[in-house]
Amino acid sequence: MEKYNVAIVGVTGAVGEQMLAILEQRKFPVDRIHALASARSAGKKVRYGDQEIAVQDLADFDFSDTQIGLFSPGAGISKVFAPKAVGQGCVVVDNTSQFRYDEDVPLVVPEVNAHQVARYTARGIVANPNCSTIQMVVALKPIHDAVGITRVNVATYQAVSGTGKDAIDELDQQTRKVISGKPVTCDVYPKQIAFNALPHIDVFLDNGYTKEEMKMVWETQKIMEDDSILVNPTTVRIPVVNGHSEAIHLELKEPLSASQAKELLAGAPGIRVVDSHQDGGYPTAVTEGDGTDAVYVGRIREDISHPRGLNMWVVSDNLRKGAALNSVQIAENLVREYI
Ligand code: 3JN
Repeated sequence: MEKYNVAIVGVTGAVGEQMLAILEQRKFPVDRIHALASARSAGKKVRYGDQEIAVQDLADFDFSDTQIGLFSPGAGISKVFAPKAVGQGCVVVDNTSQFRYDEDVPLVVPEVNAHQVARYTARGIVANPNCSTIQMVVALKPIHDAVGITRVNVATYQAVSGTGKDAIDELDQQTRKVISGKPVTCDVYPKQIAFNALPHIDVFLDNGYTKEEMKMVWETQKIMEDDSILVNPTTVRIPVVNGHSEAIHLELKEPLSASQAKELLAGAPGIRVVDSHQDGGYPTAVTEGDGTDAVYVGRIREDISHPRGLNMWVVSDNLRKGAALNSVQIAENLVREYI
């Protein structure tokens, strides 16, 4: 089997760490791994299987002998270094918002629109969507194919790992302080995250939505290849370490019963249905999502207030399926079909 030199850009971040782990877990055909990050992290060690790899400074790295770059360094860094890597002959899978909305860059969730990977040739880049969008579109796809979705109302319950390691530390520190009756300090989030819920993810935009919310609108339409799907999101940060949850309320073109929806979802790629009408008969971030690969769907029920409405609860590991796993699946598709 052919093997590839793979660079991970942003390797010391929460997503970069998962990219390394998942390449190893899925036995991606790696020849050499290059662990890249900012000058500040250069010289640190990361683990790849039983190897210890030294982190190199991205600014000095030459991509000419690297076939695949998995990027998760932040949009500003990708803006500069993804085109540089492509210019040196590397194909980039980019997990930032930098290129997602460019018409000539495919935005891919393999269970939904794997055929779009073929369009990587235009810019040498395949974009990885936002975590909240990925788990939602995996669950929407079989329903949209069967009966058509006209509108999606969604509220997210997002884990702090989506912000990064500093946010995991902030939740940890604040939780200890609250429990011991001490005052908390807020550095990462504008208000206390421990024992709280913040209806604010990413920056506020002129229309009153946050950018995280608008990412869900723009990306859902692009990935589903249907600009007629209306998406009305509210994105909320909650004090969960890892694993995003979403309450999704769909308006459909044709009616679909809960049992029909359950059957469609159970047969769709990447989905595990956990839905029994009893205590604990639903997925949660901690018990199902964290550390696993599937998109879990539960609480599937007809909307009692709408003749063509369907409700569900969708849970997934935001660092894995929401980011690193999806990027590795795109890379697997690239090497299987194109490179
Ligand atoms: O907050 C989350 O749960 C997900 C965060 C994603 C994120 C955070 C900072 C910058 C992104 C993203 O992937 O959209 C970006 C960005 O690339 O814009």
